[in-house]
Amino acid sequence: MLYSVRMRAAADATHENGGRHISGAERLVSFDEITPTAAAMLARAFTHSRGQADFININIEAIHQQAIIKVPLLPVITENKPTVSTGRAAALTALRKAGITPRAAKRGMAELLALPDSMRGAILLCAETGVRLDSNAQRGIRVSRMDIADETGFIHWLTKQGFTNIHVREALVLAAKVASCPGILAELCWSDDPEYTAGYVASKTVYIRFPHLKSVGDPIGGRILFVEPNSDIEKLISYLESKPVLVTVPSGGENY
Ligand code: PML
Repeated sequence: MLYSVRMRAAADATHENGGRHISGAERLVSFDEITPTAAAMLARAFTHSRGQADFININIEAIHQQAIIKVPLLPVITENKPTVSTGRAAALTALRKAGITPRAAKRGMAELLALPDSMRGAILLCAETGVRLDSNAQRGIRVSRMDIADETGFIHWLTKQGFTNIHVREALVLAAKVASCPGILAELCWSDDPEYTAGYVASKTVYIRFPHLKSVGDPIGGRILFVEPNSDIEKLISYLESKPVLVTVPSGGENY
C-alpha cells in the first residue's frame, strides 16, 4: 500500500473562499514516510517565497498498489534563450512543433500573461482553437497523485544534468504524468515563485526548459495543458486528478 500525501496552502482565506494560493505539493509514499513527508510540506507552506500561509490543507489517503501505473520521465533539453521575450518566442515555436496551432499557442501564452494571480491548478485549452475547456475559472485542474518511483536514481539522473532545485524536480514528475495522459498534446508552464524565472514546454516526447519565461520578482505563474480536439474531457480530468502514477527513471540513469 502507498499513501497519497497532498498539501495546499493559501493566505488570507481558504482557496474555496478566494484566498491567495501560496503553495502545493504531491507525494506518493510508504506508511513510514507519511509523517516526515507531511512535516516537510508543513514547513514548506510556512516558509514559501510567495508569503506566509494562513490556511493549510494536508490530505492523506491510501492507494492500492494495483491502481498505480508507471510512466517514464521525459528527456530534458534546455534552450538557453537570454531574455524573457526570446524565451517566450522559442516556447511558442516549441508548442507549434508539438502540434498546437499558432492561434492556440498564442492564446495559451496570453492566458498565462493575463492571470491576476497564480492558480492552484492548470488551465485546459483546446490545442486547435485555444478555447478554454475546464470550467474551474479560479481553481483549474490540479494534477495530482504522482511521485518518482526511485528517489535515489532520480537524484543521480538530475545531478548528472546539473539540476538541483525542487522546482525542476517536481515539474519533471508532473510533466511525465501529464505527457502520459491520453488527449493531452503539450504543456506550457512557468513558475509562480518570484525568485524562479524558468519555465518549460513539454510534449509527449520531450521536456524543453527555458531559463527565462518571466522576470525576476514576478509572483505569477501557471500551467496550460493543450488538449486534442474531441477528447473526452471528463475522462482526461479524472486521469490528471486521480490516477496514481509512479514516474520511472530511464534505465542506466542516462538522459535517453
Ligand atoms: C513550478 O515552480 O511550479 C514550475 C517550475 C517550472 C520550471 C521548472 C524547470 O526549471 O524546468
